[in-house]
Amino acid sequence: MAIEIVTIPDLGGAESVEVIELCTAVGDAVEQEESLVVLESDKASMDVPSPVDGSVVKYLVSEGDTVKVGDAIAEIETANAKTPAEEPSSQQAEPEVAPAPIEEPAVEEAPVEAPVASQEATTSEQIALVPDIGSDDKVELIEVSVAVGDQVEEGETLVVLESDKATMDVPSTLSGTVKQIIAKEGDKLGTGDQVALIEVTSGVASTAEAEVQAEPAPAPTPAPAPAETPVPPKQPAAAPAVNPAPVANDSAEIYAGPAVRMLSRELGVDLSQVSGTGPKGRIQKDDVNNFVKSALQLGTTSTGGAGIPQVPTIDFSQFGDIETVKLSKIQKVTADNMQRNWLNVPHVTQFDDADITDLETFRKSLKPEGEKRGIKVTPVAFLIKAAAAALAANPEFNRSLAGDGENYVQKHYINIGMAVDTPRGLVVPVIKDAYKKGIWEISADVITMATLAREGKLKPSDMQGGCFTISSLGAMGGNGFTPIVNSPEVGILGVSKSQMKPIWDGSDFQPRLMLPLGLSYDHRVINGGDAGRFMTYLVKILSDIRHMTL
Ligand code: CAO
Repeated sequence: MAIEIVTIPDLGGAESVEVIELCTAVGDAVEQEESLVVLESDKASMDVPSPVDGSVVKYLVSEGDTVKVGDAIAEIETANAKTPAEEPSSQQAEPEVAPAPIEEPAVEEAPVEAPVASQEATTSEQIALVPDIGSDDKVELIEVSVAVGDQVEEGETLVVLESDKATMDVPSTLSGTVKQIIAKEGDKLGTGDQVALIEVTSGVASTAEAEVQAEPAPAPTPAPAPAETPVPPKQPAAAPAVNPAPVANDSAEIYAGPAVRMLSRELGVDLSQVSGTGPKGRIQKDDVNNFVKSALQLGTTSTGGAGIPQVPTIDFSQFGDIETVKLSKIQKVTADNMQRNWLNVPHVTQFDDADITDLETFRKSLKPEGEKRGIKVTPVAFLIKAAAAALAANPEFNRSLAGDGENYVQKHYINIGMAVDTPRGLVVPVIKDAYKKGIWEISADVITMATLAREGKLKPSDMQGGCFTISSLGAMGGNGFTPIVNSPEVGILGVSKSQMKPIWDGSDFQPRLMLPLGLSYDHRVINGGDAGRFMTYLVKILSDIRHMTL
């Protein structure tokens, strides 16, 4: 074990700078080149990387401290003690990777058009150039902070450059209008490269001044350093973002160090959405992490998650009398389930009509016996029986996606859920082993389950284990609807009201009782061909119930 003392490296001319961020905590493991602190002068910010792999024993500076070259900032414990030959002569270790020095940005402008001599206000277009960035290397332009047409003041940031060690705001040394942005995000720029064309308006010029300005364009000369850069956010430092709702924090005002920018890129976070809690509102790593955490939490709630804009809350009392009524537990669960299923399941709904003329004749013929048994047989019992048979013949509909997303579960039992409309809300009791049951038994189950449901007496086990759901609005009416899949089931049948319709039999129109069906399915598990076969089979057995016995 050895202790390495990390010191402030060459600051490229800046005499003293402020420590604005401690990037890790005492005890944290750090890798070589990982940022330990972020420093900031009035012109640029830079990370000071760790020169070695190790763990932080102690920070020797705090945020807000002013430091200069050679000041000790942290003690790092390294795993391997250095040999005397490797040991630096002083305790102060030079960073193995020297960070880019903080340079005083000096934007140069190359006049491209001499102003016209005039007694009136004169304009000239000048090109803002990248100042000396203290290196021959090109660095990436990561933000364009102005738009064409913007009025910029001297000192206002035009673009932000980023090397792997530091970010640097390139300020305008001119006040004027941005006519053209020459460089774009992602460009690699070096000292002297062109950034933007700025139209500068000068006041009423004297004849002498105008004559001087009309001279051929002079060689670019370094402009005076801007008064104040980088521009701190106009937003005051705020509490950690708890909601990804946009905050007033435009790209021109993003105030974050390279380590934070790198983290945000890794996590896909738009920094303009993040409120900074650091000094001067600077965005810190924790702000980015908290933003991601809150976004994930919101993504699991019933409204507004997954980046979906929230429905605005309206005060309806402004339009007339209202009352606010508490949702029942069933209504809340239903709302959550419906939204979950609607958002998660790629739905497709297929429609068809089944000719149930013969089925209805048969069902009505059962009435006398039903009265003796005390069982009323409605079309729903036949639909449950037919759906169970269709599941047996088309096992794709008796699957669920496994939680790992790599497998599906094929069920070898057939339980059919039945949506029941109750005063407390919608519930879905399950008719177990429907495929093995006859119409009398299914009809008895339908009556029992519907009664228990309406009385609020269903047990949880009565509502579990469904493979496929039937939602019948046949007693109410309607031509068709698109039911929402009751996930993790992959199919649901919506049944509307049967109607007599003229059906062409090849030589004549016949009056037939037609039952409208809508089959919604999870297109991740069921493809259109599967659904077509399922629906065709279902229509066939409902049209001729003798097929149910085969
Ligand atoms: N077409 C025409 N008439 C139909 C029909 C259809 N598709 N389905 C049922 N009927 C008739 C029956 O023949 C019966 O009439 P008679 O009394 O004259 O014989 C009457 O409607 C019975 O209706 P019912 O609703 O009392 O009984 P059911 O067995 O048809 O349905 C149940 C039971 C529990 C499914 C139903 O009561 C129910 O709650 N449906 C609502 C389901 C629902 O809310 N779905 C939406 C979920 S998504 O929001």
